[in-house]
Amino acid sequence: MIDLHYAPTPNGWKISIMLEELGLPYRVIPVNIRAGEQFRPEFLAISPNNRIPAIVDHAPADGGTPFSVFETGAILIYLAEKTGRFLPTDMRRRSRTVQWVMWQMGGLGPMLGQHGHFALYAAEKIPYAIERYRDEAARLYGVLDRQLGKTGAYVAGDEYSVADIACFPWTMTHKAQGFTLDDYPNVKRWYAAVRARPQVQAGLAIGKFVKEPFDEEARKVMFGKMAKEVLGKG
Ligand SMILES: N[C@@H](CCC(=O)N[C@@H](CS)C(=O)NCC(=O)O)C(=O)O
Repeated sequence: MIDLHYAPTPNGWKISIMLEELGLPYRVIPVNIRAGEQFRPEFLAISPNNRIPAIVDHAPADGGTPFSVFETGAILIYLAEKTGRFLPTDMRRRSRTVQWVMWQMGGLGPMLGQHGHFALYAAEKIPYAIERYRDEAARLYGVLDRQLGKTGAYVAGDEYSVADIACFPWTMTHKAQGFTLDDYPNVKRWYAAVRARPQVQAGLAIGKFVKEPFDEEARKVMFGKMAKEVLGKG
């Protein structure tokens, strides 16, 4: 059994989709990140970066004690290695897949996250920040579009992989963030294909329950104030 510590966000969906794709038994443990549950000591023990999602595998491959994993890229690779699925084993295809997972983790996710923060959530609208991250997000959509034009199928090649599962949930934010996939025809084609997968639909349906209103309290919790109070300045 795998415990999934989770909220329904792009990073959370990566792992609910992966678990649905794998058909592994799992139990969802909601973490209400708008109410500060990511700072609870028991959650920090498995996710020291106070971010969801994280997993605890109660039947790890080495037969040892329960094993926890945080950071979605690491979780996707862990689950792929556990099951032998969605991560090719030959050197070139494996490396290409990992490269695109890293690209998502270091680029697409954080930049769309920052664009969403400044354009949609921040109380103060700062034109420089909005433009900076909008340009960067547009550049990254362009990179993804060219890559999908090259493969003609999925992000890392002709097979659906953890690279697709990493990228897809963040591209779901495109409309809210003011992008249209008409500008990125290869992304548009890929997006429709991934979204149509029943396992993706099932992963997206997990835990719509934990959404709280995004009010002043949630802002304080999520935009640094609570981290300073609970964790100190580092
Ligand atoms: N790099 C991390 C990012 C995780 C992340 O940013 N999670 C967000 C939700 S999408 C979160 O937990 N936010 C809580 C907070 O900001 O306090 C990963 O890929 O796991």
